[in-house]
Amino acid sequence: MYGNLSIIEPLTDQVQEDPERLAEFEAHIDRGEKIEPHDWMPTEYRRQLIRMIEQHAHSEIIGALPEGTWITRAPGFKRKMALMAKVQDEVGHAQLLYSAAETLGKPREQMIDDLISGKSKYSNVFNYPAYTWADTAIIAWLIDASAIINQVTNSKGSYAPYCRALERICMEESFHLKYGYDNVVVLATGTPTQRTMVQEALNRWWRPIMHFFGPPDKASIHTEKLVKWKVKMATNDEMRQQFFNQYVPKILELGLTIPDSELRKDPATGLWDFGDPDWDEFKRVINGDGPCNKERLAVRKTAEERGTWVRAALKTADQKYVTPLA
Ligand code: BYC
Repeated sequence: MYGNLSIIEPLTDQVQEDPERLAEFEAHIDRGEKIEPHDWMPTEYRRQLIRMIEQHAHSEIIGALPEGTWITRAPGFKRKMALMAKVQDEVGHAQLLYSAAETLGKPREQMIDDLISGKSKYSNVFNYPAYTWADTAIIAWLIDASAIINQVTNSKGSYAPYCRALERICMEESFHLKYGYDNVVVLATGTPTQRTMVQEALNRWWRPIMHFFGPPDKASIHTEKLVKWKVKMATNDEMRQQFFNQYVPKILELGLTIPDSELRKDPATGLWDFGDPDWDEFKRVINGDGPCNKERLAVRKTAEERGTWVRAALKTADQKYVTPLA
């Protein structure tokens, strides 16, 4: 069913494709047409998609943790309800994305194993702690904003199941963004203590948010290929620039300070210059050495272990009660 797929092959392997088929595939993509799971695709396209969609799914399920720890401590019943709904949405996004990745042939169990063993990556930002309620507000506003920029752009891409998942996810994310903005506004226009709290949270998250869009284009190993095949519809730097354009004015409007003295827009090019966000820290964090990497994976591992009996029960129920379609 999955044609030329061999998911165990490392990504660096070169697979010799039939040049005619490859040209036909690329012409299809150049015309802006979508690829469905049953269509022929180059092995490298399939492997890149599995890598990216799987990492995205892991980011959603791990991303539920920093905010999730605040459900019991949310200030007031309404905020608790809203945060609970948001965290539940994030887990739902993971479900959609794991399903999209499964259409490419990698079983969900293997994806979860690769997450827990540290083989698969997930977004750098979720390896940082949410110290205060203000951290959750900044996550919901600015990390969801960053995610929307990435996902709205890539939802116009070439692989149809990923695009469909992204469209649905973006609708929910735009609600999260409004919820996050509302929380930030309350703090930024509140007491001096609240203003300090939200400023400190912004200071903590700014660098990780810069990293969220990925390394600079000149250091990105996958961008060229992914842009060519319309998996990524913009480069890492282009998306980071879009974030500056949209969100720097909104942050300043609230009287908050951006913790980068070098950030400024070049009037000639319209591009933002920014200080070095410490790319060494980015590398350390995505390779397992961030402040919370171990804790996040340990929580996920425990959840998997505790859920074993549920999955076993569901499997038995499936075999017992579901009659295969004729
Ligand atoms: N974090 O060649 P590059 C959410 C890795 S969750 C970690 O530029 P690419 C939310 C990259 O994987 C939404 N790793 O890669 C949830 C590669 O390593 P490998 C999260 C990163 O793929 C809960 C290496 O660095 N969004 O919104 O062309 C609550 C070289 O990079 C990161 C997504 O997952 C990073 N930030 O571009 C609230 C979007 N950046 O695989 C909110 C989907 C790079 O060779 N992903 N790396 O070992 C993408 O759009 C792209 O994969 C990226 C990177 C733009 C992130």
